[in-house]
Amino acid sequence: MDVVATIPYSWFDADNDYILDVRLRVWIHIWRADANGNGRPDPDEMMLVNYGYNWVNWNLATKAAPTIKLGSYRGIVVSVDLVRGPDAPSYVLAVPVAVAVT
Ligand SMILES: [Ca+2]
Ligand SMILES: [Ca+2]
Repeated sequence: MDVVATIPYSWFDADNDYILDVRLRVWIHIWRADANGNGRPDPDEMMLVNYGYNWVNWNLATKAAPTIKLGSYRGIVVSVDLVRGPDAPSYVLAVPVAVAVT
């Protein structure tokens, strides 16, 4: 399984000064069990499998054989977060993110 998340370069470095404004990271977790029974994967119920955190406008994380190695675990959780760079404005940006899982 490959997870690729991308933001437009125009958001990564909006003013083209080679100092990044915002970047994104990709995380793949395995949800072990719903220990508290709330139907959601809480942080203490997951284990990190892989991540991508390069300082570019896209990131990739991979996981081998996602369907045959889950066993009794609940599932795979893919998440993306945005990180403000040194040239980011002080307000929260509404950055368009494209995520492809293949
Ligand atoms: Ca910039
Ligand atoms: Ca839970």
